[in-house]
Amino acid sequence: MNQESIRAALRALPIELPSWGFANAGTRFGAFPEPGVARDIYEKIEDAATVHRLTGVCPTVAVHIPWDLPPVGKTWADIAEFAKSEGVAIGAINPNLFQDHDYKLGSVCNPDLAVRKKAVAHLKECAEIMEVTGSKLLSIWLADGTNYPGQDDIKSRRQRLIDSLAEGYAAMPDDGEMLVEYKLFEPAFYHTDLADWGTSYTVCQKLGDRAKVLVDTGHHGHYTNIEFIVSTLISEGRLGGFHFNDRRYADDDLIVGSANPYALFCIFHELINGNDGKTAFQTAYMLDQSHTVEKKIEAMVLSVLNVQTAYAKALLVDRAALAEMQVAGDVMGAHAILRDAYETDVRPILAAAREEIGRPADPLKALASDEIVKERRARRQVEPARASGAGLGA
Ligand code: RM4
Ligand code: MN
Ligand code: MN
Repeated sequence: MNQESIRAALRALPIELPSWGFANAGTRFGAFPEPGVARDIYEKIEDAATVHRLTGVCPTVAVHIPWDLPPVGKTWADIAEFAKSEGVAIGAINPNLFQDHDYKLGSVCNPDLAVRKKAVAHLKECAEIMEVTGSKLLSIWLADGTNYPGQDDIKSRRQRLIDSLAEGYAAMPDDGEMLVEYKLFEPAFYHTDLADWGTSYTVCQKLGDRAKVLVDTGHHGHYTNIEFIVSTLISEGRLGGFHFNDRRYADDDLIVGSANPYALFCIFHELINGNDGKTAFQTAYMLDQSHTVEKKIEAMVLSVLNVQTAYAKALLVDRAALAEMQVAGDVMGAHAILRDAYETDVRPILAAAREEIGRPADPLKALASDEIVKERRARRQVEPARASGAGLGA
């Protein structure tokens, strides 16, 4: 692929930012506040808009309900309007079905019908927010599962899961999609109701065509070949999107591409392969990270650059030559083609792709001296927030 097409392809891949990645977060051992950090939905949107201003590829911001709520007297329509004024839009709506004490034994799979009803009502509330904000995605992650054999009936839980999600599905706008995320373990340690892509996939089949699987890159067992899952889901028409992040041990939620950039490159190779062999399959590319010691806006910018780096390298793969090597059974030759692309320094391509649309060649450098960000960080340390907005571990 020529350089001009690569630059165009990079600009045509929108990356959605998570509101919660801009707020103070921590581990279960503690949280260390960052001075001037975003404290409410307005400030999170401002910071997401900064990343978009610097990179040109992050037009939407995902929200988590009720971590993100309009203040008293304001509505989601007002928030959507504010986002627009900042140059971004509201992206995926993420219900929170894991923090209320009622959810101790699960949300949509809970043995108690009253709790399931509460969870379904929350799904419907989120479907309503989609309507008001114009969001097209209802992104589900559940903490549901059990810690001990016999704790609950696994078979019954699956039926509760399907019945409850079906109600949420029906409540979505006609053009809305439900993304069904899976995670191997945590917080449950014996079984998880949506533990892997196969479980999510079969649940999506029961729900309808607009239910698709969300792949969070940090939610697998070690050594899982994620690109193989991606390829399979594309073939089956059920890849709904990504939550990008990186990990070494469990659900670490570190900056994507910081631990295993090669795996990210291989994922993008399959995303191109599963599409037209030219550009990546169109799906919801989202970041899902929790920044505990790193500066949040900086971490987000670097994450975007790392995703673009992996994509640019995958775009460089000589697919015609690769196909020839594969047919000829030339194992080392085929592998070398991928390695060649992966070893290429794509930083000049990324810089040119940005400069062509008036964005800085080096967004991290530009961020370090950004006057708007400096002013905001200073102001937030003296002025009260405009809304409440607790996040995970905040
Ligand atoms: C989960 C999962 C979800 C995210 C929550 C906070 O592990 O990745 O996507 O919303 O964490
Ligand atoms: Mn996730
Ligand atoms: Mn996670």
